[in-house]
Amino acid sequence: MSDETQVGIIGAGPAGLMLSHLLHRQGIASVVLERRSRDYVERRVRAGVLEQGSTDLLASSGVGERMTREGLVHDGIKLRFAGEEHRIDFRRLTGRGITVYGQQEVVKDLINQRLADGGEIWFEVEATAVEGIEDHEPSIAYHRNGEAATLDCEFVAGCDGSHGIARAALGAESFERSYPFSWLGILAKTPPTSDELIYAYHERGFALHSMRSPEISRLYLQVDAGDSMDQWPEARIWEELRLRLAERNLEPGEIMEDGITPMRSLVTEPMQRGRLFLAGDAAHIVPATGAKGMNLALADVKLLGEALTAWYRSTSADLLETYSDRCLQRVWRAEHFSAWMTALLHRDPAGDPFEHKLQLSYLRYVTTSHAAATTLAENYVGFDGG
Ligand code: RFL
Ligand code: PHB
Repeated sequence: MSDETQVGIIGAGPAGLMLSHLLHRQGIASVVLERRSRDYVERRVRAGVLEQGSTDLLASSGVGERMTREGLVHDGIKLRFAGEEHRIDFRRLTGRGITVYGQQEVVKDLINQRLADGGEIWFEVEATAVEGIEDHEPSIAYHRNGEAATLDCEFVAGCDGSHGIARAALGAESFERSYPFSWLGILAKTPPTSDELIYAYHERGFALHSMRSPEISRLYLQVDAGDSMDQWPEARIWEELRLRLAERNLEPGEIMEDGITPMRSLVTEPMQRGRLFLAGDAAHIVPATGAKGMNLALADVKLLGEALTAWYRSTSADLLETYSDRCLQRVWRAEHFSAWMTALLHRDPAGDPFEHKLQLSYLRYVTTSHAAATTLAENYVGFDGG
């Protein structure tokens, strides 16, 4: 194992892996440190929706072959509430669609490509500190099999997600919001009952029907913030899904994965200090309702990859200096959209009847007004600032 590299990357999620891949294509060396095992990282079930910008990045950088073959292209979503169903036609409203392709598939494709290219991904290595970021000699302290060691770098990319160490090492201000509910998600062996995602607002709470393939569904339920899986036996999950989604044809199938995720919004500003740059969930978290997290992570590292390439080619620091500002424009738009979608579709646990009526009115507006539907559609498919 080397003890120095050009770019030290903490975290082998979509952000860290894609950055390492993009740098390699420009002849820039990197090492990725990942505290979990390869198996764990490849099995971790998370996001599923890719915006056009993300699919373009995967394809143009040579890791989109399986996504192009297996990804499901969707031209819209369905909204269900008060016994009604309405379709938001993204293609007609914006000219663009989305691709449903699991985050763990993106991660597998990137790991395979990095390893085939001789890339260094150190699994089961935990970064413990980032030092020297202000004096141009950054390093990452890490633990491997209980032994402490240091990796000297020219730059450090903190791609270590929402529970990593890089955000604290950067020490910037965070803007944050929590929500009084969580999402219970399952991956199940049952055919999707719809060819498009169904977002449902119901008096008992939000539900989402997504998918991974013609045989596998990905389903979510709004649950109370403090709920644990013990309170949700399988029979209760299926009953609640059928009721909230108004989907009698949804057949219970083997649950391959389950878990409860809190809803949270957070932005760290700025996303850089000295030689340390944050990307993805390390810098910002969105509630999953807008399907933005993985897309923001990929958009950040596209910019960071370009900025580092410009620095190594011509020692121009212009793109590095403006990295955070350029990312944050997209990030705050996605933060607003995600908070807005969350407020639109989740049942207020306090059960305020006035709020319920307002939500129904807004849902009717979004599904009947061309302007309002376009607002939803252009944000969902990814608004790049025009
Ligand atoms: P990740 O994927 O969390 O990767 C960070 C990696 O860093 C490692 N790590 C460390 N390694 C070494 N040393 C340390 N000290 C370390 N600390 C942490 C971790 O083990 C991990 O491997 O962050 P990244 O790359 O920024 O990617 C972000 C996305 O994972 C996230 O935004 C999305 O999953 C969010 N999200 C969704 N995003 C979408 O774009 N579309 C969706 O449809 C969508 N749905 C979702 C989601 C997230 C969900 N959950 C479970 C949080 C649905 C759910 C339920
Ligand atoms: C998913 O397929 O996992 C998914 C889809 C849409 C979301 C969140 C998650 O808003």
